[in-house]
Amino acid sequence: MAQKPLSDLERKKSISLRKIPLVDNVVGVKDSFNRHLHFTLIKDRIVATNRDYFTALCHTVRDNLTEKWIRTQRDYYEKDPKRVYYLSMEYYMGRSLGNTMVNLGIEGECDEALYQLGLDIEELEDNEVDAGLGNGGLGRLAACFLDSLATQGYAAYGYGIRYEYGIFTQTINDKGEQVEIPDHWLEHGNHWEKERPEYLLPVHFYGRLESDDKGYHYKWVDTDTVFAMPYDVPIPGYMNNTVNTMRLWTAKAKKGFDLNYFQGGDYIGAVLDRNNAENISRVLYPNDNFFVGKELRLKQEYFLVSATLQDIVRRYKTSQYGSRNLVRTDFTNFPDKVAIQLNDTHPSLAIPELMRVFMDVEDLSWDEAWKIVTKTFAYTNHTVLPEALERWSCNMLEKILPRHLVIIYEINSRHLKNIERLYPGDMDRIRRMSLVEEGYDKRINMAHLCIVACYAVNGVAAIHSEIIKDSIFKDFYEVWPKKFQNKTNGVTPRRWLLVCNPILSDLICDKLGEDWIVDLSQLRRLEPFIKERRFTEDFIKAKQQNKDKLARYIKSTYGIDVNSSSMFDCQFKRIHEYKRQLMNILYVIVLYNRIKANPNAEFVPRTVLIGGKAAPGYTTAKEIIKLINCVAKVVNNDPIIGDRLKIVFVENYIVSLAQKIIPAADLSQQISLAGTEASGTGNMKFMLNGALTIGTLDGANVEMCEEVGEENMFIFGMKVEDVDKLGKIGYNPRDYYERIPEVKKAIDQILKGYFTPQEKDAFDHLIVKHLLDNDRFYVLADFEAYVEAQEKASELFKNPTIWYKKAILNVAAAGKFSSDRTIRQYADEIWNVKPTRKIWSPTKTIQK
Ligand code: D6G
Repeated sequence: MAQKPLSDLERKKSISLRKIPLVDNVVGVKDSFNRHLHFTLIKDRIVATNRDYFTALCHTVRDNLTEKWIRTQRDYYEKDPKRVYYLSMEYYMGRSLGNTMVNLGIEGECDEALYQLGLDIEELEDNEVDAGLGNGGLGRLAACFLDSLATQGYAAYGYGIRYEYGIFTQTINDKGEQVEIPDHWLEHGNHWEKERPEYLLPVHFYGRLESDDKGYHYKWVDTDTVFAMPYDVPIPGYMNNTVNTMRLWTAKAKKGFDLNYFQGGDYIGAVLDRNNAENISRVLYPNDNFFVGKELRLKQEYFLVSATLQDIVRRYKTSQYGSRNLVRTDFTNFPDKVAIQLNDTHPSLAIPELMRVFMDVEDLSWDEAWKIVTKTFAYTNHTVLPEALERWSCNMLEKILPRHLVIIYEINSRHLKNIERLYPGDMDRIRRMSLVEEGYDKRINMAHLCIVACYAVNGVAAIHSEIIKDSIFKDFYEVWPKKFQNKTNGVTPRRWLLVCNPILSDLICDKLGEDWIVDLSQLRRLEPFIKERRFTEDFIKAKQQNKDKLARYIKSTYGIDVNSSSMFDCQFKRIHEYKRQLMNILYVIVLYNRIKANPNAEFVPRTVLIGGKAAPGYTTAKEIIKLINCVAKVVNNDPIIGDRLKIVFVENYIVSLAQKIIPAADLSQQISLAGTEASGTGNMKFMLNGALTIGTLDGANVEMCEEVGEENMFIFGMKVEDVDKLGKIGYNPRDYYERIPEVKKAIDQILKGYFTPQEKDAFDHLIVKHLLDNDRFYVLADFEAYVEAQEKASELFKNPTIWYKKAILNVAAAGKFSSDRTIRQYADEIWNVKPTRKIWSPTKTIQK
């Protein structure tokens, strides 16, 4: 049969993707590695350093990925599905090499190839600097979501900012205090990103408005313009030939120079001024759960939103639905092609920005624009802490984004008319529900803006989603009950089990096969194996190997000997009063005093590992770090204590360090005050790696407890209702201090300088102001219950077989906490999208 001639497009495709050297076998990997060492790095084996080898390996792995990336993006253009856009000011990606090799299924080949070349892959991987473009849970969630979106074949994009400086590096000085060092993570280049200077987009600030006098259309003129340049980062799905894009924007000064400068003769000034514009993407704000209303941060948020929406509208216009008649694009189908998820209110200026684009650029009416906008955006709330809620000053908005403020006022006026219609005369409700908070410094409540404009609002764990309906958003829930949803957070099982814990992963694969990697609910099938002695023994061995490895790391990094048969008791998260690291360290002092008082009594040995960064301006959190370090110094050097109790503050907790610590944990501390931690995701990672949790009924701990059963956790403390009650009755922490002798003793020691002989008043502010006078997060009220739960944990640890059986049950019950499940729920219940690409299955072949 005669062959059909190829179309132009088909010919182009077959030329561009033909004869690409394969990097999926040992020989191919070696070839590519040597080629990159030679041609990309211009080095040979005589002069090459470990970093050069690392770089050559990254390029080799990238070669494998490139074709899949191009094909995936082409597939999206051809199939033109509804696309998901995840907008986030943070992506806490960590390292990419290990994860990429695993997701591409070439880890074994790379390992073998490098071994044959006389190199150790693990050693090379340690050259990778973490991409720390996030603070904590919110940013890491965004990273897990991208992995799950690609793994499940959704046509999705992550949009964010390419900060030149990510989250600071934390060091600890001789006094035990945190010192911040800027994180210049791009110093040696970023091998995963591809800059796209050809896609530069303008972003406007300041200026003034010219009205067309007819209605709602304005011209925004005399603005300062900054350019947004995209860097594309590949996001490979697990073994499904799918590579999605994370697009990060960098600020670039206007092309060319303002000639006025030169007329004034200030040539140097003109060149230096460019830096100012480029400062927008210079640095990540290092605050977690805390709003800092600074001008630069506002500019960052708008910069992300403006560039991203231009990109989204451009892509929509190329789709078949964005059909154009001569002058206008038809945007009616926009919500059928575009879903935009706002990760907290940080990108919420996207709402007035899309209104502005539709009206002032695309010439739609207010009603037309509003109809589309309100079917496009969905908002995720991440916290109820008042200090974390974004409330931008109207004065600042008026100066920097005058058009947006006018739009927000208009949204508000229409919204309040609606509320007035629903609740005539209820002025208090109208005031409460306004987007504008009146006062000396008038502000816009960005969460209110989101709830009014978004078609879905979700919390991040069941309890949190209930709390927002009952408290901060109650009025809004009464008007729009159907908007409110829950999407319990999750973590990607690729990075947080398969990659970080190969020993346990192998053990699970032996029993269950490989399905669990993309269907974590399969872990339930581990339950019957607790009856198998051999399996329990192997599980214990795996945990022990992970603990030994961490012990070696602690010895080599901090010079501290830890007893790796002791209980590894871990609390790793940002340092924040509501997370109650203070409760943990008070208990450590109690334990210390108990051993000292009774040195010959039986004692279950513990290594208490604590880590996390404090925001540089958060004095109280920094004092907590110092207290932990000062207590550690005394306890660790007390010969009576020996190796029964050790405290290690593990400095600079970052994603790659989490991957070392979590597999080695026995006990996971999740002890926030009930009602304060929206979900937590660290809790899930520890559970998935076989730690038992000591925790309050807060955030996702509640659902972990439902999944695994209360008998397999150490649940303690007040519930949300109890906290409310105690708040109403009136809580006096000094009553607890006076009543509980061990608490009194520990606090008195701190105040008398027992742990800081050189600086006796070091903790007066922390202990008096933030514990005895105003214990905002009820540390002392929960303390006795905490001690009791800790004692149960110690008691159980005396019997490792029972302890580790419970640990296995925790792994088996962790299936719900896969971000694959979370993403499926967002896709089905909020975005209304179906996968475009296939999911991997160990038994089926994958569509290319
Ligand atoms: C990524 C992959 C590349 C693609 C580019 C632009 O860099 O193959 O051409 O994205 O994609 P769009 O912005 O046109 O979707």
